[in-house]
Amino acid sequence: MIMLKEYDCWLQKRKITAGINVPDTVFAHKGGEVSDRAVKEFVCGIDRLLGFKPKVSRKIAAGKSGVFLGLVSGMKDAPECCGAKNWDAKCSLSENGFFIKAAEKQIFIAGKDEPGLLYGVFRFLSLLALGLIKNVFELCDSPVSALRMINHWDNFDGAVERGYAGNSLFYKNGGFDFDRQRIEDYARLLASIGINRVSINNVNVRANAKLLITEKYLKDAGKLADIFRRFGIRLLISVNFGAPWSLGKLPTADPLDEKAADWWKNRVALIYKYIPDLAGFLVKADSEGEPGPFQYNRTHADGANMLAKAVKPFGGIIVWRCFVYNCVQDWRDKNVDRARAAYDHFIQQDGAFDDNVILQIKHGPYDFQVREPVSPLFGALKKTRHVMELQITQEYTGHQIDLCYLPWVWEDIMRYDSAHGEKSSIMELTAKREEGLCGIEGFSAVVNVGLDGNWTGHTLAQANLYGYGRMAWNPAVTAKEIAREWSALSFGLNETARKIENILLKSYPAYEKYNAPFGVCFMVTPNTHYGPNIEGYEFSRWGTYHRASADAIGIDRTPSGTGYTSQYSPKNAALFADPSTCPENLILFFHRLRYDYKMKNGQTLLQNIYDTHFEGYDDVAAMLEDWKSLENSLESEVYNSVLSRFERQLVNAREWRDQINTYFRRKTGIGDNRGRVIYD
Ligand code: GCV
Repeated sequence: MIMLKEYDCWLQKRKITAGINVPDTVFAHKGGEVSDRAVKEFVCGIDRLLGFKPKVSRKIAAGKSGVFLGLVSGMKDAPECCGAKNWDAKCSLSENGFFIKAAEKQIFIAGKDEPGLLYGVFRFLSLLALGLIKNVFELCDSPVSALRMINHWDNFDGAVERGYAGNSLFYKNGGFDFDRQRIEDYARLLASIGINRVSINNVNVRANAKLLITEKYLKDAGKLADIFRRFGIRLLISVNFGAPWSLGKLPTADPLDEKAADWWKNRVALIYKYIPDLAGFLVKADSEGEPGPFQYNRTHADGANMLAKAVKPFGGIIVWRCFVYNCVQDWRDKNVDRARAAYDHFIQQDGAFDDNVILQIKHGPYDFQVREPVSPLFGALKKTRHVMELQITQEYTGHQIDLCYLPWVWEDIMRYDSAHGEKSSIMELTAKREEGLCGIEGFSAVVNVGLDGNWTGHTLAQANLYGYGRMAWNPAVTAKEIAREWSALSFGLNETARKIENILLKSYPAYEKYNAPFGVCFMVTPNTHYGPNIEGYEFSRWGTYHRASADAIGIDRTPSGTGYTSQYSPKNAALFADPSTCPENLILFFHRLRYDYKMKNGQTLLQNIYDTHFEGYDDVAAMLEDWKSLENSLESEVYNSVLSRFERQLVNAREWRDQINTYFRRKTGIGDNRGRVIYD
């Protein structure tokens, strides 16, 4: 029987047989608080995996057997024998990088900096648990992306916008209210997967949350920062662009108004008194009702740069979101295409932003749909720093009721080639930062955690958080590798973990099949975003239409339609504009097609819609059976909680299957050519 302490996620206490002799003494100079945490984690980690606590010696005893933990620059005291001293040069480690070296009686873990040491320790422990460290072992690793951010959409009342795992870890009843131990455990989990930035409040900064940047609340924010800091994590605060007006009672928040700019400078100075290492601000401006520079006929560069100047003396950054679109659209108007918005607004401003502004761009042009093309801004922006925004919380992907293993689709995103010159896939653009070119500096993701005992509601949704950290560190890591690692770290090196890995890998394709077909998007229930409502967004203001008629469906986004395809590099514009070369999983995103359009498998579009929806449901039924086969291998609490979610998922998949199939049959009058049941 496999015991899983869900709270511990992938850092389980589970005895393993080590493939290496771990000496019983750790040698480490007294360091800063992050280094000291690394030493502590090493000792606890060995205890949870091997059942003994190595003793810590602050005096490095050369020539001895032992575990040597420190900074690369400090390894000069370590024994000569393993050549550890030359490793910095050999690995060319970058910020937060580390090396691990194991030789017979010695283990070295050295960080380029203190967080690097902590990451090295966590990686060593994972590799040990995975049975991948043998007696002679070497690994140099540096994060490909510099910024590995988590965004919380937590509100002061304790609710989490688009949260499916309980209330906020940080707030309750209109202000801060947190359990220090819980926050420490959270920070530890995040550090163990390489996260180095956390924004602590919702980007919709409303009601009392506007007061977060006042003395009343900054004290508590500072306490939160103190906990995260020990794990190498710096905080960001989401701010309301209208604050000079709404909080400061100035007549305007115009970014070019000196008084408004001064108001921010003073406010920033106050904030940094409480959080001296604040990473900066996250800003949602001119978006879904949030105030922004457009209100004053100013550009987004004007707005972002004004804030950037205020935080610059403190080493701060402004993370400025590109989720800017017209959310009061008239569905009758076919000239406005929401998908165009981010590119249209921001490409003209490329190069106009200060050097401490970082644009945060959602991975697709819409809004975290199950399948969207990658935003045309990636690869096209040449002179502006930027990161990609992903969503770990399952807003459109099943609310952590349905299993939907997201690294599956992130892998596609990372491998997408923007075709803007050489080395232009997302993962290559991320690596370009290293070469001093303007690439993607990292990732940001809306997190899926809350106060639930297992953090993520669905226990298997922990894999999405783990996977985000691993991919943000290195976008080249595959979904399969992550699924294997996470399953084994959580459930042990055994057959059950392999089965769980396979269930994870089936889950995204299944979800995609029973959801909106072929990239058409937004057939989901308005507001809640769970379950089908095929025309729910069809006549609304949000700009998300599929325009299904009796003959055809989808939006023509080619040059003969909205022209969205032309936002891509010439190569990709041509690829997407031609239905015969457009990837079929996105064909309805880019094209309006007749239902009798022949797909590559020789079947019509309509028949493909039916087939995928029948298959999607069957796949969920199969996953449920796979899960049931684990009943005797898993302790009942975990088994039953996941079982009940699979049962609910099956109900949801059935609803999607039948509503979609019935809708299209009613529209077309054509049934399934295999005679399966489609309700009238
Ligand atoms: C925080 C979508 C979500 C909103 C979210 C918004 C955003 O529209 O439904 O809940 O608001 O994205 O990313 O800002």
